[in-house]
Amino acid sequence: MPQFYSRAMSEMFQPEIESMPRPELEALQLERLQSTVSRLRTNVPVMAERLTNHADPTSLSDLASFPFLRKADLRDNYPFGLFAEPRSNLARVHASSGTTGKPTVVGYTADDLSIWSDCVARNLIGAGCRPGDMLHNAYGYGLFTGGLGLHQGAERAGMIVVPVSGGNTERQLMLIDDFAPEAICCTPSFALTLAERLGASARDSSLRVGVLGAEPWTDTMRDEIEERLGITAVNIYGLSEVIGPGVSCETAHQDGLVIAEDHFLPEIVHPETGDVLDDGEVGVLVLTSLTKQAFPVLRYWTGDLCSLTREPDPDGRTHARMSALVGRSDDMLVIRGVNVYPSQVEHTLLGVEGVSPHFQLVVTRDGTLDSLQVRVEGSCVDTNEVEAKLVSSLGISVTVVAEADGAVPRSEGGKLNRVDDQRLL
Ligand code: DLL
Repeated sequence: MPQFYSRAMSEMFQPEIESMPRPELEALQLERLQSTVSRLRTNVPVMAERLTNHADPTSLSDLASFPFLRKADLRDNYPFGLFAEPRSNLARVHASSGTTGKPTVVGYTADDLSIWSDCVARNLIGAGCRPGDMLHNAYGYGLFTGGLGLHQGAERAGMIVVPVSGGNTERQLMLIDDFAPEAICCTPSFALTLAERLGASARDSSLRVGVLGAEPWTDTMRDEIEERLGITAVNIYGLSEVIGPGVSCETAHQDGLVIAEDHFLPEIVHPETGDVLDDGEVGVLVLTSLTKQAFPVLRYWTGDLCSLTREPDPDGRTHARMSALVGRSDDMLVIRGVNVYPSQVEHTLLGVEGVSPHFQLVVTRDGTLDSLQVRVEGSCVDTNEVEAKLVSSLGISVTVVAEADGAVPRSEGGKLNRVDDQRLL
């Protein structure tokens, strides 16, 4: 039987920072916010112009008067127009694939990379990893921030990294078997692919902790991954525009994703009005970097929907915690006027006996009428039952098609796109 880390055990990598009293933390945030605004005014002409009519913040609540920065701003200033350091001071660039051809490019100084390593090391230690543990790192290496982000954080935490990257599932299975890593990081969909290929032997693997993220997943999917792989699976969140993985992560308590608030200031705002919402309310996560040198962001509109709590966690961490994402404000599908999130479909499907966690949404348009088809797997699935459940949770009619096992696209390590929106073609 695999050995579990106790869920009650969640150590801190930087306890003095992670459990800093909130008044002290907020004073530090204000000081850092002021220097970020000043850096943007001095070093980034585009931002200096935008901030002309804005006074320097004298309290954290002043942040709400500043304009949002959006993905389109990064695109408009491609590739390096928003960088706040000369090229010679950069240590690395990363990029995330854009929907319109050109990627979104971000840069790091050596200090930025070091802070990033600390953030990810906090995540790994909080998740239950320990110095000397081996990490099978199946996030993609390259321009994507997942591979190198987890890599350097694991090294900072004193772990042994297997930099396997994405793809080649068979080889990954062999390496897990031969090297016996204690921890794995990859997308949740890839964790399921691995569990599926390992079959009954999955629970006997050496793995105890999974640090999974970069794409949406639900608690039901987590239960399935934990059950099949015999691991504690925590949710890690981040985005390249803000730093990469390590913006926030659950601890072994699995009770909200702790944001590294000494480096990233979170706000939750109304998706349409942009007004700041209270803790507990769901809205768009907006992030301001507080220490980044090469690519500082002021009020970056992530498009990710979640809520915040500022209650301390069971170990005494004082930094704000965000809920798992409930969706994105912009990957929300509007089908016949109804807002549909893929995560809603997933949640419903996973509650039906016999339906595997693999599914795909296909949206088509005939004249002006949109149709939603949900492809699921499982030869003995009662499609009428699944349809009825989806109709009641989504509020629109759906056709469910049960396919043979393996017919729905799988993750081979990268992010999985569960939506085939043919209306866009
Ligand atoms: O996905 C960074 C990352 C790497 C996070 C490895 C976690 C682990 P991007 O490619 O820039 O960066 O994509 C960022 O992915 O705005 C979310 O919509 C989504 N995303 C990231 N983490 C999660 C998560 C990386 N835990 C975009 N749950 C974000 C749901 C996530 N969605």
